[in-house]
Amino acid sequence: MRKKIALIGGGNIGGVLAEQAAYRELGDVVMFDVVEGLPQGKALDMAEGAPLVGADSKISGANDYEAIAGSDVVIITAGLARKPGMSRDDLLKTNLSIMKQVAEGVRDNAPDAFVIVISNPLDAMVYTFKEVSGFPKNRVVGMAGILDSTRLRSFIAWELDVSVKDVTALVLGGHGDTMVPLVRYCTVAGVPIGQLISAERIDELVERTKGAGGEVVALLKTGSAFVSPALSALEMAEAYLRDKKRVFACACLCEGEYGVDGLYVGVPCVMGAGGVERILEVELSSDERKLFDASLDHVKELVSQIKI
Ligand code: TXD
Repeated sequence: MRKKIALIGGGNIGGVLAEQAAYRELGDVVMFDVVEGLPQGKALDMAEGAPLVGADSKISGANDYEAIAGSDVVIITAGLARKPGMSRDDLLKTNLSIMKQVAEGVRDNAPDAFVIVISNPLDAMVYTFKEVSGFPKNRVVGMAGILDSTRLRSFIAWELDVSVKDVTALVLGGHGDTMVPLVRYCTVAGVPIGQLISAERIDELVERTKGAGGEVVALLKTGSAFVSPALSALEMAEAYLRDKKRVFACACLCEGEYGVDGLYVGVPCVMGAGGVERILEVELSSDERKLFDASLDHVKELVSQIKI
């Protein structure tokens, strides 16, 4: 019996999610969107291409929530994306009302699903989903740190002309300009990058990571990054579906961890069949702690604007 993956939002990221989830045979895929015909048309096109990749997953599109019944995983991209000049926070008001609607739809139709929220502003959206749905914290997680860490991995690999496979990186905190790339924990095959790249250049790579989302938005002009976010969320979905015990930076509900009580913020966690199985508390230097607290203050300010 194949697993079932529901994608709430059939736009740029939703389309890549559907294609990759189906073609990798992670499970049968149903794409939901409010635009009539959009999810159905995209799904039909992908399904017709399946013989060329030899994938037997079923792919379908829907405009009603009943279609997501029984989903094992739900990945949410519903909402507006940034345009040039916009911050992720500018999306709060619009995407908040969308997220409330989505949370009710998922709560009522897929009550046992593991939910990965992607919509921005991420830390506020995943908090909203949790509050409205009432799902347990291990089954509601935000996709952000894994993308930010992946972007930094790419920048380090390009800088040193080494394989991306051998680079690890860790970015914690809120998903925005105040994110906290933990340079001390970035390595190439276990070698701390401080032994391989100058401090000045590392600072430049860190700044590029913080602005990486905006860099793509400025180039695209009509929307934001969509392939790397989709691939990041699929790593999380696969870790859950195949009980892989992967360690990623994700937006998790902290209830005491890192001295945080009752907020979603990017921290390292172990992801497997139990969803967010546990949060790993890594040591932070005083400087890193200051940056983390500043990021946390930004998340608190954002969440304070939410009225559920
Ligand atoms: O790292 C991260 N978390 C971010 C997240 C990385 C990149 C993009 N980030 C955010 O994801 C972005 O700022 C947006 O808030 C979401 C989705 O980005 P995407 O690029 O996929 O946006 P699109 O292409 O506009 O798709 C959004 C879809 C679109 O088809 C709408 O019709 C649909 O959402 N939509 C809805 N679906 C279901 N229910 C409702 N109410 C709804 N409203 C709009």
